[in-house]
Amino acid sequence: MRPIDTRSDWTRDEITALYRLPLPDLMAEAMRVHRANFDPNEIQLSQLLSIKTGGCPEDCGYCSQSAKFDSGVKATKLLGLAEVTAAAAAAKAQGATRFCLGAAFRSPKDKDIEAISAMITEIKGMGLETCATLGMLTAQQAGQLREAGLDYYNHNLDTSPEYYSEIVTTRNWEDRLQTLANARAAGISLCCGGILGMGEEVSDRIGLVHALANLDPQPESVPINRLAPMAGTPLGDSAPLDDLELVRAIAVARIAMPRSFVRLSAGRETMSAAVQALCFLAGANSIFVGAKLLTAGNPEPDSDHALLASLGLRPMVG
Ligand code: SAM
Ligand code: DTB
Ligand code: SF4
Repeated sequence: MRPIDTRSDWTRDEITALYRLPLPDLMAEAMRVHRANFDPNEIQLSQLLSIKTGGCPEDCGYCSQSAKFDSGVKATKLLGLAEVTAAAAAAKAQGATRFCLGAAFRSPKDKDIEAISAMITEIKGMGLETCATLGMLTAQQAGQLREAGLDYYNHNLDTSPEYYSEIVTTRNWEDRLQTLANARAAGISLCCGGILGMGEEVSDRIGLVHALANLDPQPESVPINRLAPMAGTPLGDSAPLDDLELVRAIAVARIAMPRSFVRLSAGRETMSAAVQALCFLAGANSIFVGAKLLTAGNPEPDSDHALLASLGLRPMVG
């Protein structure tokens, strides 16, 4: 089938109309778009590694790694090169084709960029797709990471522009856009998505998808996280997001961003196989594998292999 073209001029009304479709119509359209652009039976496996955990000066209300909350997460130093490359090699051996380095920085120091660049060059050299999420980047730092072999930079918009300041006060929406622009200008593909289930309204979920879809060019990778409530954080007691709200948001993201990888990210540990299957039908085509995300849990590898096998889904090969 002919690929479906992307467009970055979605109106909020159009995204709202998609979101409000009867579920069968929404799913049919999401599947049509998905099949026109991807093999719907293939899932990319990504693995995450926290290379610098905790002690972050930002106050993102969902995050166990902020120094402002008493989450019990201990701050660590940046991991060494050997430990990181060993983890990447193990991930590759388990079938991951993408490896993402996460660091609890507001923004990395230049000496961090040097050390992380060496990690990226090694991981890229193993034939893995590389991604990093290190907080705010200057244009120069983005250029250095690109030079080292960074394929993607993860920097999420997290929620709608209106709700953003309810969740984070130590930076703003414009700061996020600036880092995304710096990464883009350096030639790095964008991994940009958000979190659902932070007490936002449906209109905020619509606002998030609208903002992501109208980035021009659209992010090549869109992680959709369901809040993993972390004890001690302001959002630690949040009620779980309704399963079908998650499915709807994924379907709308798939339709609005037809060529992007839509990644079913945090929160799978508390999702049934049936809900995950609906998310894959709605157009999600990547998951994080490995028993840990950054600090939060994730399904055990055996249970993920069994899930994919039971659905007849194949891991994407590199
Ligand atoms: N410090 C960097 C930053 O925020 O830009 C990178 C690391 S941060 C942990 C990466 C993303 O993970 C966040 O933007 C957020 O969308 C997601 N995330 C963090 N904690 C989460 C949680 N408890 N549940 C779901 N998603 C979460
Ligand atoms: C993203 O959007 N989801 C991943 C990745 N980017 C870095 C991280 C989810 C983190 C979940 C919370 C934790 O492990 O602490
Ligand atoms: Fe820091 Fe990132 Fe956590 Fe925010 S999400 S507190 S920036 S590690």
